[in-house]
Amino acid sequence: MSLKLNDPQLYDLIEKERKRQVEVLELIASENYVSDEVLEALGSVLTNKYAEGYPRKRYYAGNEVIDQVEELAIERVKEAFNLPIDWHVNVQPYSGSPANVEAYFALLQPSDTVMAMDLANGGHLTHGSKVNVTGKTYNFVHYGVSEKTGKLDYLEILKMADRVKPKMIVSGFTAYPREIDFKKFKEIADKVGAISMADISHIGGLIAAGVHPSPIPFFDVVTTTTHKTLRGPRGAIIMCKDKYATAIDKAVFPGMQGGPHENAIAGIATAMKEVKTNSFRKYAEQVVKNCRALAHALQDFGFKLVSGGTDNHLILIDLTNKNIGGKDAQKLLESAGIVLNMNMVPFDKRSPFDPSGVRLGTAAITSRGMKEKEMSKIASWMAAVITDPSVAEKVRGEIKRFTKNFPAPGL
Ligand code: DSN
Repeated sequence: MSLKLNDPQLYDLIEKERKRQVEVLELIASENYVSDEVLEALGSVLTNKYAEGYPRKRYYAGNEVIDQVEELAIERVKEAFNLPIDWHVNVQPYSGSPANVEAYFALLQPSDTVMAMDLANGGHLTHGSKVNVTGKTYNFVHYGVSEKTGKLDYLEILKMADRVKPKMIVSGFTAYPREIDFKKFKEIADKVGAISMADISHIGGLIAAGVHPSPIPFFDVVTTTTHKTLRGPRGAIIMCKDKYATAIDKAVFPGMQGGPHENAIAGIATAMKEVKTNSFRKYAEQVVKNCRALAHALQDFGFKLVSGGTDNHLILIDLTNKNIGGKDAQKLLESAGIVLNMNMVPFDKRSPFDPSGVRLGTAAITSRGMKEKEMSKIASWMAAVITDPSVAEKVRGEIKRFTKNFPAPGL
């Protein structure tokens, strides 16, 4: 209660944000609601401690308890992802971007050739975008999706790999709604002698719950954020075969980072305990079921979906036939209490600042207990607002009442 008393200005802002999160339909595919336990760990005294180094090898005194926290997090990641005995875990990356940079720093030399998904086709900035340090440091060559199907074309990826002979192939995606065939990626990497890296940030929770195939144990290195479908705190982990452990650990600290955020690592530990439960497995199954139901309902309202549907937690809508750009759609829907993000679609003719599409996902709304029935309602609200912007305020009121029936974890 001391924030309310001693810094009411900040307290009020946090309360306003809490209210916003309660009253809207949170459809940003990378967001979720953490549990009370994760919030408690994040706000704990662990934030006070510096712990450069690794458990039992710290540079500062006073880390006896911190060591146990970090070891607990590592053990629980191993269990959550069912890691083989010869796999290693680093829980210190501050978030997904540093984790990816650290993996490259550990395993590549500047100017090495790397293959990864193009940003406009659903990759990430750290998959070698020209404006990102990764694109400036390494020679990224990008694959995309097939223009005809909107899906990955593994034959084309193989042909590209044969041509460019990459040192590493990254299979990682932020806006790809379809199942990833990690086995095929690995076959391609093996054919050309490349290191295989998977960035499973978006689908980490689905993989841990067994509702999406896993790149473990056959990939070399796997990165993931911990806050999307995994429903943990902002943070990331790197999992790798033992032979890369020393290089990965050195790249994280002292290569790229200083003191790890042990409160976030504690949040990861408790989130991983949740991930191992039956109820999390059911949650992940429902995320996918909801996403399919939402996709079908949107298609019934004439929305065009990239790749024609979804296999995971996200949907990419190409709004071209609705005569509205992604930027205006994002703004309009937000005014109605429907929160999602504008997004490039493959082969987009518009700019990243006002692309043709929007991306949405079901991870957060499923955490509130919504099911297939609610997905139809959401699609009908979206269609109503896009068709007639004048109904946005009325819809906002309806959504405010509707969300009262679905308490959000941690709020
Ligand atoms: N910003 C994340 C997302 O929304 O997918 C990726 O870093």
